[in-house]
Amino acid sequence: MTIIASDFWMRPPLNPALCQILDPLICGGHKEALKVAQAAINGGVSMLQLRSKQMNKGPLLRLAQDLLPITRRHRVPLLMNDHCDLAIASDADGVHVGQTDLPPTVARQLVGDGAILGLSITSIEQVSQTNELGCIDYVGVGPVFPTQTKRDADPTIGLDGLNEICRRIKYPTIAIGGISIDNAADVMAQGVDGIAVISAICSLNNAEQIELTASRLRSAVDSNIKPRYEKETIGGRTYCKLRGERISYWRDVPLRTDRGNYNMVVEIPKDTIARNEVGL
Ligand code: TZP
Ligand code: MG
Repeated sequence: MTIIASDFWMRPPLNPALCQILDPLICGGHKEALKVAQAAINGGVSMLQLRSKQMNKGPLLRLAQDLLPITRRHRVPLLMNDHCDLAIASDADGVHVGQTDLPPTVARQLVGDGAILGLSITSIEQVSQTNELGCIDYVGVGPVFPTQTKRDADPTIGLDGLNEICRRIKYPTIAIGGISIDNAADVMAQGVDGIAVISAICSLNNAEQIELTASRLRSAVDSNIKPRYEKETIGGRTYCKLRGERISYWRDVPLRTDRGNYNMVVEIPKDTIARNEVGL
């Protein structure tokens, strides 16, 4: 593949379909983590997050710096888990914070407007305050199923909890926790925009298996993704549905923007969604 210089320096956009969370220790070290990342991207991983609860910041920074040429070449964003300072120092494409990390508003100030900012949410109670934030790009939601990978994981939310959060949150959602090829389709059916995995990929020990697993997971995502907004006509009236729930009347108000043409949906009842554009 030819690398065009401008591509290397440009930050790739968020694509939440399949997020590989790279834990260098589970992978077997620095070199192995690079190989896992390359194979996972070859298989269809659409974003990569570097996460280590044990490693010191120096080695973690060096790994991020070595990952960046791989991820940029494939236009896959690289995010740093927890550490805004490492995201800035490595020139990573963004940062993912949890409920007990720096508040998202502070993280946004540190990493700047051009960076991708993700936030973990673990329960339905966190949805309304998250919807008010305005500074994040997506939410990680879970754990959906029990996981061995995160020792201090919150209680599982299950498929029903995931479904409810997806219907109420206004941001793109990435489900996490115990996700594998066996349950990926069921997870997608709840209305998420993508899935994140650690052990399903990091625990595999050869590139061929990693590539195959990533490509199976990606197919499960692509073939089960639900449209975020749909139209439904009942008794001559057209409604707008967000992930299966009727949220407003549909009014076609054409709007041209530099990101494309949209139809604007008006008359949105309060306490439903803040986003009022529907991509066509
Ligand atoms: N947050 C919620 S569950 C989890 C994180 C980081 C761990 C997911 O790991 P696995 O191996 O995909 O279950
Ligand atoms: Mg964290």
